[in-house]
Amino acid sequence: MTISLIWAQSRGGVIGADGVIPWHVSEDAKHFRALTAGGAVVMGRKTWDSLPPRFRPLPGRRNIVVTRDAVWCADGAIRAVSLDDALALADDLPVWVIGGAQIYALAMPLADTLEVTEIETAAEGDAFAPAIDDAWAVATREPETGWLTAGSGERYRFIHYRRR
Ligand code: NAP
Ligand code: VY7
Repeated sequence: MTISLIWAQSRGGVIGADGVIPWHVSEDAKHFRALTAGGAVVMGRKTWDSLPPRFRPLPGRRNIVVTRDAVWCADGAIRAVSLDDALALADDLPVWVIGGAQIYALAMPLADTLEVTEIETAAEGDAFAPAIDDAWAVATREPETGWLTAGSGERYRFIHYRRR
């Protein structure tokens, strides 16, 4: 089973503010949807809550939600009591850990790859990406140099990391 973490962050490592993502870059949402298609998406309960109801469950993926609440349930979601439980519930599907900060921190030691979108925004927030230490090497970048520009004006780039 491969375990990948996927997130989008600001320059300062912000991933969320007041329970939502504080920017809209549709090119990143499209990248996220394409990479996670057909896999299991593992998320914290707060990230499930952050999805607009019309996008829950994320279509075409097994939606696994980690919560300590023994009676939590939602249509289209599978409840997991721990990250290990979530991984077991993924069976042999590729695992995409899709957030938020608490779940990334738990999953980082188990991850094989990281898919990070850097967004050149100064947005402030209260949820942060995990630190990427020197156990990780950049495998590929898109673009190889510089930035892409979103229709909404933000500059962004995709960075794929693998373990050294
Ligand atoms: P989170 O990681 O999504 O969810 C936290 C919840 O997960 C906890 O409240 C608890 O649920 C459950 N949990 C945590 N540790 C657990 C454990 N060891 N065992 C069982 N359950 C556990 O919340 P967050 O860190 O606040 O992140 C949410 C923020 O991240 C939002 O702003 C969201 O928009 C943002 N986000 C950004 C991106 C991005 O790519 N930019 C992606 C995803 C999310 P219960 O309280 O129900 O017990
Ligand atoms: C989370 C949404 C949030 C608000 C509105 C629409 C990277 C992202 C995430 C999580 C971007 C989100 C959405 C976008 C995805 C659509 C459904 C609607 C789909 C992450 N790099 N980017 N994220 N949706 N973990 N990593 O925008 O979702 O996939 O079907």
